Amino acid sequence: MNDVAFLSSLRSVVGDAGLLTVEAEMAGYAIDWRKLFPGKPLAVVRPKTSLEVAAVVKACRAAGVTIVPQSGNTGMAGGAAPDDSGRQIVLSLSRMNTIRTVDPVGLTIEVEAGVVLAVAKQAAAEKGRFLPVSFAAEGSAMVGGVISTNAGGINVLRYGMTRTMVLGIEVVLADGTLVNGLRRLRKDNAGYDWKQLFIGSEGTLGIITAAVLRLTPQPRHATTAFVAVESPEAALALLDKAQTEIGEALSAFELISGPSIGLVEQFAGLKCPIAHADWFVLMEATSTLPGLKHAAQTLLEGAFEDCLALDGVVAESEAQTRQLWSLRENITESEARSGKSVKHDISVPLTAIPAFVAEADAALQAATPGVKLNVFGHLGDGNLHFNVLVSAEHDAGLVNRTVHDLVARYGGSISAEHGIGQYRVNELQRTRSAEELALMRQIKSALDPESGLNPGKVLPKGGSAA
Ligand code: 2HG
Ligand code: ZN
Repeated sequence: MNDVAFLSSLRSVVGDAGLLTVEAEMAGYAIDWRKLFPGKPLAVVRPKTSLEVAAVVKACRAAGVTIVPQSGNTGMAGGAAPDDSGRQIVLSLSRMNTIRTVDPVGLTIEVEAGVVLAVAKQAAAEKGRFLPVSFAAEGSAMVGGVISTNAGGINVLRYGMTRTMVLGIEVVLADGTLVNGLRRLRKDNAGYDWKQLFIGSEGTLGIITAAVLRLTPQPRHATTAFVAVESPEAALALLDKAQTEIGEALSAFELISGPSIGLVEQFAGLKCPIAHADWFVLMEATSTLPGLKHAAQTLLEGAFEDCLALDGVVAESEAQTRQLWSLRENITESEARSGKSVKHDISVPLTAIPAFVAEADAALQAATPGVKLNVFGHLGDGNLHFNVLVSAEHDAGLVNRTVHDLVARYGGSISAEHGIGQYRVNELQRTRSAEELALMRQIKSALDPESGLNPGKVLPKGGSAA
């Protein structure tokens, strides 16, 4: 089938409004937001329904055109960007943006894949319920991508990764079969829990078109504290203390390095509200019950007495809470404005974080002298964004390998929450065992034998044969 006939078969499924073929109109879909992976899609296809998604997948399969599913395009690893062959389509879920139901008693929300995460959270909040997946890009990220990447964020410590919030999904398989698993059940042990395969598989096994997510009661009280600490060791000791004193109310515990705060001061025009230090902790406790502020103040007083805290502030108002969080939320943007960076989304066993930070810093300075670090992340989850700011003279690949080799030695993961996308395909091959990689290839070839879905993401192109 020639391109004209193929495109007209797509148009007959999604209509004129659902098909973009002009380069200027496709520009926003053709590249990841970090602008690392510029692509050239043959078309951008924007279906309105799951049945249309299924029909598009069938048409692509018949024409031998591969598909790159995309929702908010906020991913960190280039997983939603097409290649530059001109032989792929971007399948954008953005027009599938209906919130189907919010059930405040059953504590569920059913949404289509193109619903923006913040919009889903707002719909839950309007019914007094909480959708706990939270991260800086939630105003653009869409639920389909959030699930396909098993996104993490700031509340994992308390609520777990996105996976733990997913009760059911609807998915279009590589051959165009539509599978409806939109059950709202808390308990469901009937056979294989197949949805887990699609969660976090970055659109390489199927296309998630809708989901039922678990909600929780909306916390009505929140306390946020920003604390300067001497070292990651001190931050870990503070986390231990917070777990003991605040326990299940602790919803976020973020570690931020002094240079990260320097970046947001320089590039986002924000001001650090307490004395400058090498490290900071931003923590939050939430509850449906009152009394948290007192507990946070007591925690902070104790931290000063134990010499764990150097300086600190507990937010006095909603506005101050927002200011404290904006320091954290602006790090990524500020890093992007500062120039080129090599990102690492690593996790190691929690208690190994201080040793890892010290060793990785030393190893990098030995291997690639002069690099600057932008280290921040979700200490409560053992997950750091160990990002390295590089200049032209630095070998980005060497930076990458130096950090990841250490991660492997610590029994960690080279992708804690961002996924593999295309950014980390080679590093996954280097850091997982032959047996694990063979198992991954078996899964890929069982569900997508022709490699029509997001080829070259997660696993190398052409590497799906077991
Ligand atoms: C965050 O924690 C995100 O803010 C982005 O995961 C991390 O920019 C990054 O490397
Ligand atoms: Zn993160």
